[in-house]
Amino acid sequence: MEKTEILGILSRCIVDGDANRIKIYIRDALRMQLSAMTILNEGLMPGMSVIGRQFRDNDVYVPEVIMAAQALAAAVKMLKPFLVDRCTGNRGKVMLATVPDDIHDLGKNILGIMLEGAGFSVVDLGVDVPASRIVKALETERPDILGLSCTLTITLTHIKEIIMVVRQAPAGRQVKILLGGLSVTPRFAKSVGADAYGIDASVAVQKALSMVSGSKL
Ligand code: B12
Repeated sequence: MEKTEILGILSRCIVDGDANRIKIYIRDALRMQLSAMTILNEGLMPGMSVIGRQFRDNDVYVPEVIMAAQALAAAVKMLKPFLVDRCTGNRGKVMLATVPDDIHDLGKNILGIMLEGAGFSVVDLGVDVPASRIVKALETERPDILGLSCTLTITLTHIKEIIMVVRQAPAGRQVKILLGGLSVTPRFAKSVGADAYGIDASVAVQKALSMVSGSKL
């Protein structure tokens, strides 16, 4: 089978929400020596874009999107050991959270896996996380970086509030803030005083590495 063919099939499995079939083809793709990043970026993500467009146009509804999300999660679980680079050791601690009123977490979860692969320890607070819980967790966990994920446009306002509350808390003054998710733009990240923005998980890992090494972002 050709590389483009298997990537197309993987994309189709996402659109069909077929978590069983996708496992078979992920295994095949890995056997064909395709890298986990190629599988993710050129097979799985295009499938999510298709389902996203269909969802926007009301051609599919929430149940189909949930099935696509489950297929993506199953595929990412299998790719996890291959999404790590060779480095080990502790680069620092990252705390991740999806903002209040937002339950999208697939992107955040992929980022968490890739950060662990790059040598960070990751504390994931989950989805729909209020500022108060973030501040409490900052006190106990003392991470180097706080990564906030925001997918919905209407929940962007929460980021502003969270950053304000975090910066007022003693445990939050020094933490570096990294923003990402579909609705966040570089301009927005700058306007709310975030330290960095990551358009995707690979870029975000590079930004996180720069943050802990103190180099220019
Ligand atoms: C899957 C999905 C769902 C699933 C979520 C399942 C889950 N566990 O996450 C379900 C069905 C639950 C869902 C629900 C809803 N959804 Co939805 N959903 C999607 C869909 C199809 C894909 C999102 C996704 O997971 N993409 C794949 C991941 C891997 O990509 P990603 O999230 O962008 O993450 C990457 C980067 O953004 C970045 N990143 C992500 N997080 C972070 C964090 C940091 C710190 C950094 C640095 C980087 C980073 O790295 C990731 C990997 O590279 C999108 C369509 C689309 N085009 O994206 C709509 C979409 C996001 N949903 C949308 C909407 C409107 C909804 C609902 C309101 C629908 C409804 N009427 O109920 C609800 C909202 C529920 C809620 N309160 O949150 C809209 C949002 C519109 C907007 N701009 O606000 C979209 C765009 C669909 C559309 N075209 O209309 N959804």
